[in-house]
Amino acid sequence: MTAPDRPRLRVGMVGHAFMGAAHSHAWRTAPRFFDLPMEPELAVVAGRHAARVADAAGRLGWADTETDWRRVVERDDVDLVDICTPGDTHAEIAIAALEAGKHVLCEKPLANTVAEAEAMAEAAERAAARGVFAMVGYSYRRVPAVALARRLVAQGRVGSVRHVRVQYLQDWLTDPATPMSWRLRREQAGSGALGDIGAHAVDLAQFVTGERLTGVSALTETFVGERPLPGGGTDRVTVDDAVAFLGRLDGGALATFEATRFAAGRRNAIRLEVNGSAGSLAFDFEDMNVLQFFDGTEPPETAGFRRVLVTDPAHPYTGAWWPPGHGLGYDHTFVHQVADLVSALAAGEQPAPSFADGLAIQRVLDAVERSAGHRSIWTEIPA
Ligand code: SOE
Repeated sequence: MTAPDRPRLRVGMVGHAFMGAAHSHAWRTAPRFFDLPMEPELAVVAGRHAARVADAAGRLGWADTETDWRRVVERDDVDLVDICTPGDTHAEIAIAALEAGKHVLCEKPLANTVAEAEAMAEAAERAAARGVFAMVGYSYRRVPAVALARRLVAQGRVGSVRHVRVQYLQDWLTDPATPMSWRLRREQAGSGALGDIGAHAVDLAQFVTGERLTGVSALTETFVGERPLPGGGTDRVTVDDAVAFLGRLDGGALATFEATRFAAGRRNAIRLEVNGSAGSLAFDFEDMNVLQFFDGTEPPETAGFRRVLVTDPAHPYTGAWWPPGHGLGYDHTFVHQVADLVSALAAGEQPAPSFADGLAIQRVLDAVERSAGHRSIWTEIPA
């Protein structure tokens, strides 16, 4: 059965590794579970190596291939460019796509520097005036339990926010024998754990509380400075392995963050806790269908953290999937991201998070690096 008669959204994706696979799954799956106003089409995928991108197209379901991203931007059978490449190419591709009148979905972090992020945000603002929109892909805000946490904070269920603490713990670099990769080179990745996973932690804290960081005080560390090259020899690691920082939110709350690739045994652990004047919320990605809620207004004899199973149709996103209790996974967050993006584009509205939101996060990352670099006590973040 062909898709119901609705406008097409022809997608051109640049990059086809981990994020390319997650995005391809999302473009294919979203219209099957969400009643979308436009039908995404996987028109073309671009990669530098012809044989590899042809293999990716077959595996991931793309109709055509290109070996130069500029062709994707030029093609008149592409309505949206989806950027799934390392951060050093985000600005060039996104700005070219927006100026060519294509919508853009760009993976996080928005860019490798504030200057690049500012140029992207300016290009996005110009394009929005022409009805062309851009989104940056902070997917964890589309975990139903995280979206519920934001809803409860906005409803005042925890009162005034006093504390936010976010940890993003991975351990894939714990072994010094783990070889060099693009994520360990500043010129490609922009930073290490900070931009790769610390950016998610910053977005989660700001998304759930609805508040913005106004200043930070930070420490970074590179535990292993040299790593083996796949073909022999070694190369210098030029990014952080781990970061810890304090922050203040514009509502007055104190925030603490950790992001590391050396938390042995923690494969991809994300923990968030919000403490307010009337209660608390706690989330653990390793138990991602659950939100812990402490209602401080309950009488002491029954007060305590409640384990809310976030699988009911009343919860964000879950009604599109399975009956209560069946649960969702990491991949569903990318499907939710596509569903929200397509709905916003069809309504002629700015999708969230915008490039301006991505720029705000880039400014936090930059302040963290400046604070850590100068051992300064405090680093202001420009409004
Ligand atoms: C880091 O290894 C990484 O792939 C991040 O880049 C992704 O954003 C995160 O979702 C999973 O871990």
